[in-house]
Amino acid sequence: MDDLKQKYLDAIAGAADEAALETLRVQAVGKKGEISLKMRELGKMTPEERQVMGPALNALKDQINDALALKKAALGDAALNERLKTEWLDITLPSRPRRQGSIHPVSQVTEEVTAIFADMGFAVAEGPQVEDDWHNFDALNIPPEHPARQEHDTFYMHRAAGDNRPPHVLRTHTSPVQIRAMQDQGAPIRVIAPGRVYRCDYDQTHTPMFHQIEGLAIDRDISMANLKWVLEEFFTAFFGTSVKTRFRASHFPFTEPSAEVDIQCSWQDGTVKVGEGNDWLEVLGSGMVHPNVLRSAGVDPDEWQGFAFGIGIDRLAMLKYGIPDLRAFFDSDLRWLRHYGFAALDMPTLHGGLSR
Ligand code: 2NM
Repeated sequence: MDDLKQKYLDAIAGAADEAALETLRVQAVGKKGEISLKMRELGKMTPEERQVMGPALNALKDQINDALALKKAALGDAALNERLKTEWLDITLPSRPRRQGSIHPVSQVTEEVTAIFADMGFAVAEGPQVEDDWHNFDALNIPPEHPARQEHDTFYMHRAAGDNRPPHVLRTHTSPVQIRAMQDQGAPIRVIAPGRVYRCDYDQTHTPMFHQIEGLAIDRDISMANLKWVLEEFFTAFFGTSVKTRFRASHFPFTEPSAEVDIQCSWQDGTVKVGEGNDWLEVLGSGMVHPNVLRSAGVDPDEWQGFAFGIGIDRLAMLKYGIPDLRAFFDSDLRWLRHYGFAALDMPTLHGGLSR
């Protein structure tokens, strides 16, 4: 029995891997292993022999099982150490360089404008970019024969032959959002509607898609005076310097009276500077919302009145950040985006302050 024990303990100690160990286990203590066969012979022994051999075989089996377990653990440790030698990772190395994106000037300015109007109590409203012509035109007091409705300005959605439903269009302004907001919330209401708008127009200063922010304030006694204060407050906050406005009589179907608004500026070496000097720059259209528009949106014009205005976001961005070419805004040229883009932390937050 000592020979048997020494044979297996030596073999286990010399086993090269877990597979060799498993073969040894089967040979020694498996169902038909050498020690199991010896245990079967106990039945043929005399009771005296059995009393000696039984415990001795059990002890031998335990010793071999222990040796197997120890060797298995040792092999596992060795294998792990071997892996750790090759698979180590230097976590002090700097990370691989990764290209970082930037905030598009249109996004930046939209956030800035939104934050300033939020401070004055305007909520943000949104709506679909594909509109029905009622929300885009009729509700805004733009009759079917109005020039703005003709094909050359408006993108009409395709209709299958024989489909005689009224047309859908790509919205030509964000005013339909304000109509929907009035229909949903009624009066009083104070909202701004930023977003993409579409007009079939392309040259140096026009792109078929551009961005607008329209504002709307309806209450019992809102006047043009409130409009003027709100706009001067806005431009002063936006440009970070006191800005005067000049109202010129104008005409829009959806407002009466209507005014085009200029902001104070100066020209130096061919570039504009907002907020000082004796020149004027046209930046926005506005007026008192037409009673027909209020009525269309379910607001009683005998009880409620207010102002509305529309500004081009892209042009505001060009003015504030000195960007020369409108068309480059939508070229997705990475050099342009890196040059004119903003870091995420340049975004205005109400707690971070509005101006920098
Ligand atoms: C402008 C100029 C004047 C305007 C009107 C409305 C609405 F829906 F409330 F009637 N929203 N925006 C408006 C008024 C827009 O953009 C040049």
